[in-house]
Amino acid sequence: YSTMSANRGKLIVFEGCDRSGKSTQCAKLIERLRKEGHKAELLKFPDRTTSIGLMINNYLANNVDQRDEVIHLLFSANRWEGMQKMTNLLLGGTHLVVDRYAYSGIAYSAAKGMDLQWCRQPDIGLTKPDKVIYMTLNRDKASERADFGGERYEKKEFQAKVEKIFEQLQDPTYWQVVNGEGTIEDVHENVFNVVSPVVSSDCGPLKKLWT
Ligand code: 2DT
Ligand code: MG
Repeated sequence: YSTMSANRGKLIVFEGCDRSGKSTQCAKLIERLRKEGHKAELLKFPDRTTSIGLMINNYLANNVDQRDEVIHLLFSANRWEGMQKMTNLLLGGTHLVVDRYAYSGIAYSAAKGMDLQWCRQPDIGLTKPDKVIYMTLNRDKASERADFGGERYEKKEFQAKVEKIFEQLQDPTYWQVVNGEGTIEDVHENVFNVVSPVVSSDCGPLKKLWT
């Protein structure tokens, strides 16, 4: 695979609080990349289709409780179990658009009061995104959007804490903030203006997070 790294796909991650428009924009971006002739796949974390993902789903749906440490490690394990597939796709030239990643893992756990450095440890070594699109949205507007309040964590006060941690995690060397307010089309144009130069540039070999 190493000889293909010059033409490798790029890892584009969307992050942000609940109902900030991430999933809608991920879908729009995939559609746009494909229309422009790129190979592109959409991934989402948590991936609720695996057996670990099923445990996470039961926790989020409030069907079961877990110690904070346990659910944190399950979220991380859920990313690690996707790593081989992600690496293969990237090295094969497919761009990946990923709805949430390790930053959500840290932000939601640390917002409960867990130690941020402890929370970061299990995700050290995951493939590093080429770009993180951090979507912001006024919290009152977010909670007015459909379905808010259905799952664990979907509470205004908790989301405010999550947002604070996301702000601490922002790394201007590869993060770009995109305002989620405005029409889907307008936000998409802003997203695409950020992503377009990334997919057409040589980002070098795949890197690892926080190493
Ligand atoms: P979705 O609504 O996007 O399915 O997310 N979460 C997510 C964590 O607490 N840790 C993680 O590592 C990840 C990826 C964010 C479901 C909820 O799970 C939270 C919202
Ligand atoms: Mg959700």
